[in-house]
This record gives sequence, structure tokens and C-alpha cells, in this order.
Amino acid sequence: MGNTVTTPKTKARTKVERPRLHKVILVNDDYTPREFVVTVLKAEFRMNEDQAYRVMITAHKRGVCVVAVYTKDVAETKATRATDAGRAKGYPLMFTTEPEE
Ligand code: TYC
Repeated sequence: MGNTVTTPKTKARTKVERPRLHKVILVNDDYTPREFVVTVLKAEFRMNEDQAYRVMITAHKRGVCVVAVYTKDVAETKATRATDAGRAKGYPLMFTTEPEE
């Protein structure tokens, strides 16, 4: 009596959700030099020459290209910094962000 050990019928589970990731998107324009786009991609997104060239040429041909995905804060900071790097040189280079599905 009073010494019955009961096992719980339900197990408490804490639901953990991963933060939604956000895409950084490179947008084509007619004025920014290709080489400058490559330089910005290498500097801000830690790409090598090959990766940066491919992303640049994809945006050039198709209008846009996904550069990378990050948490919201990081995506927005990198997109702003990369866009500002173009503006500092007088180019209309544009990076935007959008949440991943
Ligand atoms: N279209 C530009 C040119 O011909 C190069 C360029 C590529 C600019 C990609 C922006 O996101 C861009 N000089």
C-alpha cells in the first residue's frame, strides 16, 4: 500500500521548430558591371570565383538568382550590405530577401 509505481501513459514532448530560412536573391540590371557583381558575391557571401560567376551569369540570363539561404536576420543584413556596396559605386545592384516555403 502506497508503494505502487505507476508509469505515465503520456510522454511530455517539447515541440521544437526550426527557424524559417530566408533566401537572398540577386536581381539583374543593365548597368552594374559583371565583374563588380562577382566581387560583391565573393566578399559578402564567401563564394569562390567559380560560384560567384555562376550566380552572376544566372541572374544576368534569367533575371534573378538565389544566392544563399540564412536565418531572417542574417539574410537581411547580407542583402543590405551587398546592395549598399553597389550603391556606394553608383550602381543599381539589388539584393532582396524572401522566406523559403
Ligand atoms: N546585366 C549586367 C551587365 O550586363 C551584369 C549583371 C548581372 C548585373 C547580374 C546585375 O544581378 C546582376 N553588365
